[in-house]
Amino acid sequence: MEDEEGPEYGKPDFVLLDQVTMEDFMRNLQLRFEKDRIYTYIGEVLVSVNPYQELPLYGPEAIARYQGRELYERPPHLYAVANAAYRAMKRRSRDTCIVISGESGAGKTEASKHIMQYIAAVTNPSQRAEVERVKDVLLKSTCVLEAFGNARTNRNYNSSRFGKYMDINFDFKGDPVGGHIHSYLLEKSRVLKQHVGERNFHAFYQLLKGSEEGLLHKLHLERNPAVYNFTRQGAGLNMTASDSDERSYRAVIEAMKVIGFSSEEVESVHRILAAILHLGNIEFVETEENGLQKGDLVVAEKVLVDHVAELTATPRDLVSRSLLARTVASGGRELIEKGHTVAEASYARDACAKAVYQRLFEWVVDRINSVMEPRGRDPRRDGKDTVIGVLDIYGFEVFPVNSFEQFCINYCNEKLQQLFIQLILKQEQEEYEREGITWQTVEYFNNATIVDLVERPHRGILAVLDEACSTAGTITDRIFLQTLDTHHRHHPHYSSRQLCPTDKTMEFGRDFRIKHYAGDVTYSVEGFIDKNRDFLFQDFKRLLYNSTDSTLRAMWPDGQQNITEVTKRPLTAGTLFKNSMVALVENLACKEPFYVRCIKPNEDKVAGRLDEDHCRHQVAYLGLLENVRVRRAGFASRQPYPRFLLRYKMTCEYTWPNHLLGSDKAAVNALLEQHGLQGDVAFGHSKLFIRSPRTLVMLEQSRARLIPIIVLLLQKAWRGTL
Ligand code: AOV
Ligand code: MG
Repeated sequence: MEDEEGPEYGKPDFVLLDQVTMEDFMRNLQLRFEKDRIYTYIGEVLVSVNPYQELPLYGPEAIARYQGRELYERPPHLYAVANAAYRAMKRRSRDTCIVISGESGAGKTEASKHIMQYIAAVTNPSQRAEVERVKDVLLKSTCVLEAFGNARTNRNYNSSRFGKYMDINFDFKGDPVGGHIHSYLLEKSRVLKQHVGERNFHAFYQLLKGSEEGLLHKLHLERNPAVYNFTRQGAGLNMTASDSDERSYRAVIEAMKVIGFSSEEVESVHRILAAILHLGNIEFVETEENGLQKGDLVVAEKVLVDHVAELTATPRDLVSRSLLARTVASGGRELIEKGHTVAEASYARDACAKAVYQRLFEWVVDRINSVMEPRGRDPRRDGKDTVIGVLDIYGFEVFPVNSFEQFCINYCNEKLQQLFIQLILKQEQEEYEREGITWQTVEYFNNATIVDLVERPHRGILAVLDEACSTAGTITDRIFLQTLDTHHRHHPHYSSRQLCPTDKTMEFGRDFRIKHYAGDVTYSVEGFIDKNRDFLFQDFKRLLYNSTDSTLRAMWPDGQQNITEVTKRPLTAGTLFKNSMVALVENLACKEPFYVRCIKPNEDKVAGRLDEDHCRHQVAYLGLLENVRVRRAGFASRQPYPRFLLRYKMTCEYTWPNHLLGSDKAAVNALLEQHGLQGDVAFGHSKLFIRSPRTLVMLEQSRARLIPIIVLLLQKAWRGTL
């Protein structure tokens, strides 16, 4: 093996450990981490530890070293996984996917970027213009999506606040000819409010810090984010490098240009962001002025309404009316206007701000998709496209206060863990079958019961929440919690203060707790019903649909409907999310999966420190030990014959440096015979299955003994030739 590293770098594959214990696993992880070996395999699964520092592991030279190689020929790397997925797709015309998981800040998004970079670098040797264009869009889309969909949280300064699944379409030559991005539930409540130390989505700060004076003036904005309610909540303003928002702003504008956003579209995006900021500063007061009735509402600072109207290209009085009142169908078809209270108006304003941002984000995704859509492809002429999917979703997270968003994010991670369990077991089983070998099952913690707690029809948390939302106005968050308590009082993964009165870490009538696969999370039900219902008055939809800004208007097709037509209850946010997760899992399950399991080394985001307890916990809940055990169940290891020879051929005179035995299988047989080990193996069609780890350890030891001698011999030989 050309890139073989010595034992001081630990085992490149956890399957090679002498024993599968947490201690051995952690020792190997630590040893490799200390030597900047952040990647280690479990078979074909890649375990990655976030180094929190730039390591010289990436770039064109590194890419070249992995290109066209087999997984085991080079030290573990994301590039090797990307390459394996690419080769599997190309060789066998199979759709593949790379699923990246791990908790918030573990390095998923960075990993997905390295994978994309690898794919872009190794494709299109013939420099076809269309392929170049698609690759450009693929690479640049990340920067734009991060601007609108990422934010600083206390767990990760560039945290993805949406889930992303990206399909890349390849033609029969293996060149990318298109792609498609699915986005999942953006955490839009962040538009309104951020926890201490956190920020709103990057896009707002980038605009404020990075845009030119003239533009800022046109948007009626001030440069200081502390001026705006929506950007000052978390007080996390000065916590990033002062010029990073400016730099990012320029990069995003440049990326949007490359992708194909027109300058009018970019201007609209600016205006929409600015309108949201102004909207956030609008306050309502009751007044008797100007002949209005006592109790009627007005906007405290009227110029803000002017700004919003101007920036959204909508009539000023309609903006004002939409903020202060709602239209309702009374009786039959008669429409009346019903004035808001201050609380209602504030609620409506916030709902509008969130919705405008969400539509903007979705529009950006759609716009990128329209540019990446495979063009002019005809399956009869061009053959069927194959696909590599890359999943980079928000990681499991726990904050001091967790709400509906964390509930969805953590449920999503449960679903992915479920898939991991199923696919890894399924894959193993299929492998043994394919090679004609029987096997024994390994015990796993199966999180199916937690997934069931959330998504079960009628009684699951989401179903109970939907039920609460469909009962107009009368059900409170507190009653919702009581219903949960009744349904799940005996569920081993559910608890609340009502059910555990002595547990002071939960608040009575407010909190419930789920024992997730990755740890306990206490959720506050405050706002659950509201966020799930995700209601926006039709007045705003109609207002924005009637904008003369065609970009904005295109985001609001449902504003066309008449109030009397809007009778059907839309699906709730929770149900939409659940449906999208079910579809995602179905989609992934029919592809050949590759896994990257990311580990966060410490909570403080510092380089070079691996906190043992913290990592041990992640290793446990990610099921990595079981993963190793499954790989070794019955058979500690299985290796294609050529790979086995590459690693151990120096331990046998018949195979070193090359064998003359007809087939690799025969050579492996000879090698094992010499060691007296053939009793411990099974010969599959294309792979050798080794039963006991001891055999592997023996081979490893014999190899380790020989390596220094071989190195010495090689050095002598070199010196001799000099
Ligand atoms: P995440 O995607 O897993 O969290 P990121 O990929 O955003 O985590 O990584 C968090 C931060 O860790 C990055 O901003 C980098 O500073 C650093 N980092 C991660 N991987 C590497 C690497 N390979 N080399 C150097 N630095 C790295 V979340 O999106 O919060 O779940 O929702
Ligand atoms: Mg991320």
